[in-house]
Amino acid sequence: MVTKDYVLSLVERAERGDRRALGRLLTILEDVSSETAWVLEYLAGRSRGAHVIGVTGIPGSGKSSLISRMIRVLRDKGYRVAVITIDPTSPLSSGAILGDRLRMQEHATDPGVFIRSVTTAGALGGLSLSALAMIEAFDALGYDKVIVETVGVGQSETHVMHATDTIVVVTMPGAGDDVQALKAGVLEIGDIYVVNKSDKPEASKTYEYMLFVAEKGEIGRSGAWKPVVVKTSSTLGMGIRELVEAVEKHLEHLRNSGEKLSRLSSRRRLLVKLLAEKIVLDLLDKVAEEELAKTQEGLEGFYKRAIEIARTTGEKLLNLKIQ
Ligand SMILES: Nc1nc2c(ncn2[C@@H]2O[C@H](COP(=O)(O)OP(=O)(O)OP(=O)(O)O)[C@@H](O)[C@H]2O)c(=O)[nH]1
Ligand SMILES: [Mg+2]
Repeated sequence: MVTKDYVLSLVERAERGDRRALGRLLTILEDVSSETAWVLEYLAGRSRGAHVIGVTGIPGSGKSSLISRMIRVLRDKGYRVAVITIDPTSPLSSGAILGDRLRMQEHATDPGVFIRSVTTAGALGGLSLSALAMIEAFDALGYDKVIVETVGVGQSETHVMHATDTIVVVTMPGAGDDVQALKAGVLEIGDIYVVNKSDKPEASKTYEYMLFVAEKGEIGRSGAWKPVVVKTSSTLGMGIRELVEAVEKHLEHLRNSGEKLSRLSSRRRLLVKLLAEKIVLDLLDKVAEEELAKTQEGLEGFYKRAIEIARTTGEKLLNLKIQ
C-alpha cells in the first residue's frame, strides 16, 4: 500500500534531484490504484507549465536520434528535459525500444535529463494513462521540456494532439514524395514538419514538396499558426538549432494567443477520460469474473452467457449513473 507520506517524500526527494525517487514515483503512477486520484491532484497543483512536445512520424524516420540531438541544444539553453518513449507493446517493438534508449544513451548520466519508456498497455496504440500521469509528474518536478516520442499508429495521433503543446512530425526522403508518405492522421496535427536524413541526396526534393504542401495549407492544424518545415540530419547534426528555434517560436505563439492554457486543460481532460475508462473497464472485468465464476455448465452456453453478462453489467453501470 502506498501511503501519502511515502509519495510526498518521493516527490520531495525527486525535487532535490534524487533519480531513484523519481523512478519510484513514476512506477507508482504506472498503476492505477485508489491513491492515483490524490497523487495526480497533488502533482497537478504543482504544475509549472512545462512545454510538452510530441515527436511523431513514420517508423525509422529518426525520431529518437533527433530527440537526442535536440536534448543537447535544449540543455545548452539551460532547460531540464524529460523524455517519454511509448512502447506499443508488440513483441516486434522490443528491439525498437532498446534502440530508442540506445540512441539517447549519451544523456544517461546528465542530471538534467530523464528518459523513461512506457507501454501503451492496451490503450489501442494511444498514449497510456501512465504516460499522461508521468507528464504531470515531470511538470510538477520542474522539467521545462517534456518530449513524448510516439509511433504514428492507431489512436496515438489523436491522443498526442490532445496531450501535447507542440507537435513535431518527422518524415524522411524516399518515403514517397506525396502526402501519402505522411500517412493519414499526422497530416492535420503537426505544428512543425521535419524532413530528417537530409544528408541523403533525395532530401531536397522531399523538402521542396513539404514546403509546397505547407504553403497550400494541406498540412498542419487549422488556426493562426502556419506550419513550419525544417530539414535536419541527426547524423550530421544539421538543422537541429533551427528545429529547436521553431519549437520555441511555437511555444511563444501558444503563450501569446492563450492557447497554452487551453492545451493544458485538454491534456487534463484526456487524463480524466482515460482514468474513467480504466475504472469502468476494471469494474466490468470484476463483475464479469464474478458472474462467470457462477457459470458451472462449462463452455455450453458460454457465449450466450457472456453477452448476457455484458448487457446486465452495462445496465448496472447505467443505473449507477456512470456514463
Ligand atoms: N542517414 C541518416 N540516417 C539517420 C538519420 N537519423 C537517423 N538515422 C538512422 O535511421 C535509423 C532509425 O533511427 P531512429 O532514431 O531509431 O528512428 P525512429 O524514428 O526513432 O525509429 P522507431 O522508434 O523505430 O520508429 C537508425 O539506423 C539511424 O541511425 C539521419 O539524419 N541520416
Ligand atoms: Mg524511436
